Amino acid sequence: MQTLKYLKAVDPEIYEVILKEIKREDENLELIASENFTSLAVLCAQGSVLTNKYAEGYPDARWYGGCANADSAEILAVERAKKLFGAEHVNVQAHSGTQANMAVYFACVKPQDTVLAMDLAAGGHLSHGHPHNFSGMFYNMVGYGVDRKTEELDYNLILDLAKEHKPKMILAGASAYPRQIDFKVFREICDKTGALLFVDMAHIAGLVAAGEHPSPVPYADFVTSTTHKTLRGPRGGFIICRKEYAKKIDTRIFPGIQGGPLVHVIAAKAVAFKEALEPKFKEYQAQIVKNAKKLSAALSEKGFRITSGGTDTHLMLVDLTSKGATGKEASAILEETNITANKNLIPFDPLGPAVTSGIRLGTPAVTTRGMKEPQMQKIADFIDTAIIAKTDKQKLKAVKKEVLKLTKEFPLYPELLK
Ligand code: DSN
Repeated sequence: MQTLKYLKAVDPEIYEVILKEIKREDENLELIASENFTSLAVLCAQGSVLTNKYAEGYPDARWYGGCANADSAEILAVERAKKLFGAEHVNVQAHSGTQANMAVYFACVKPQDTVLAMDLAAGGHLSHGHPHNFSGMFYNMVGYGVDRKTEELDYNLILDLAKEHKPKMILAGASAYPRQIDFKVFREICDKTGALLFVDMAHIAGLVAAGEHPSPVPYADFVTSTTHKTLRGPRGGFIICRKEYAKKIDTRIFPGIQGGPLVHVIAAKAVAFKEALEPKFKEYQAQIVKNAKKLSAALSEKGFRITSGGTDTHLMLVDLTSKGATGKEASAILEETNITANKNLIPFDPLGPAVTSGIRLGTPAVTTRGMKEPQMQKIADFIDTAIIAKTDKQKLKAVKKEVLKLTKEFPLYPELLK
């Protein structure tokens, strides 16, 4: 892109880093379920002069002058997000998903209050109660998991836990759960036990926007999300809530936990929301799910065990036990073949989080490149061959050659290198 030449002149070292990253993204099969590739339009907005502006406050109520354009960007982002998710109120200033979550906790629960959330070991997120995260430090977090046999959420168990612990708030949503989440049932559990319902839909926001996953918005008091996963926007967060909580949420973000909003990122979020409102986005999300189902079935045929027997979403958890590999080994082996994935605990994993029995695979990024079911079959072949080859460098080199052939057929960001 034109602007890269200015960077090259001023800072050749960082220019080199970015060039190498463009190449890495282009030449690797990105299967990390939480990653994606934004459009050039999103990149342009995020790399724009809006980064120069301080705009503490909210549209038409700023603490600085000169905010007319910042106001326009934020109003566009908010209105588009409201339309996309059928929301009463949206805050687009959260710098990240965790900040969005922090604002909800700070708005609704007091230190030491009980919050029921999905266990990290079962697929929850750090901000859902990790002992070294603010959530685990400030609140009495009680965890729920999945059923040992089905490896799916056990809603009766969640109800029992809610009755026993009487949480002020119940958090639904996960970072590593391959099945649809029944938000209506969560609402019923909350109504029966007097808890607020907070849904973190970061992973599935794109699927929700496109109707590929039931929406939490009609059921939840608060919904948070990131913008960069299935939603394919810039790295950032946002919060949806009912009108009655609007002021509380807005003041918890600013001045509660943040200062000046990142206006350039808000503009990029607006672009991503606009793209998500296009019919093409629906096709894209549908293809993500088709690709995930195909990849999961193809791996299953090769003898990998997919937890819960498959996926309804963009991701799957692959149990590597039958192949005699750990998640740590597998992600290192795959990296040698230019396939990027992350090690991940599987439900009731006998190995710890540093080693794990599984890997988490997601299809949002490869689907953005235009890959479909035939390519998922190839990716399953590559993964199987690589995991069996283990430390056989020659075999891994052969897989890498095939991966490079495939990535070349689906080029990424060719415009950036012009
Ligand atoms: N770290 C993200 C993930 O990989 O799921 C969640 O924020």
